[in-house]
Amino acid sequence: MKVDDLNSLYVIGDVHGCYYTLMQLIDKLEKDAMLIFVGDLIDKGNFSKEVVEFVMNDQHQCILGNHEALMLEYIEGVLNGDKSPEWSSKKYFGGYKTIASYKDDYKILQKHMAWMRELPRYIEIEKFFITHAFGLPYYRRRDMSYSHKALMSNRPLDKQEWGWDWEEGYEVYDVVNIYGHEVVDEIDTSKKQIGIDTGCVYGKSLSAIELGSMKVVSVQVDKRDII
Ligand SMILES: [Mn+2]
Repeated sequence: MKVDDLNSLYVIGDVHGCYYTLMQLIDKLEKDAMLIFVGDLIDKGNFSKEVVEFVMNDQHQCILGNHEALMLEYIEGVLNGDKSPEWSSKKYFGGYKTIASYKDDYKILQKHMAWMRELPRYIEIEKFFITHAFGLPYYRRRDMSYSHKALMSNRPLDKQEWGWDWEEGYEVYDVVNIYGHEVVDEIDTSKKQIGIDTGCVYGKSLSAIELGSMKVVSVQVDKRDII
């Protein structure tokens, strides 16, 4: 992806249905700010439909998160009769909140699912490699379909589950990986791997990082999103 100016270009962490929080964060950014979402717009919070509708209608960039992938997999699977509805029934996925936000709005749900199916696994802008999960150890294989799941699920501390096929020497790649998926207490912009999910849906905050200056803008969660 080519952009003229990294200033007022922001990458935003996992929103998880926290619509009011997202609106408050955007209020703190420049009016013409360009936004890239790392995915996981949905699940757990109260307003998944509203968040997707906003990102889609305003034509912001968005990466496919594991929660969007789960929603597609389960809804398609249930309709085809080959899946149990785990995503919508297991509490930890938070999918039941997403289903509730769509209520009987099947038309909008279909429109959103069609949009989700086209979301990219990563976005590259200059030296920035933007992914949902920790993508740096899969950078050389980012276009291989077998890396898709890792780009949505890999975690820095999750060596056992995912780390078995990390690329050697990824630490010195000339790339800065910005990702969500794993909640961090603080955003450390001095690293080549920068986690920006500050856990709004867990009662913490939602953050955006500006690629020009690496400044971070955060807002505390709006309680209406999670109560
Ligand atoms: Mn995730």
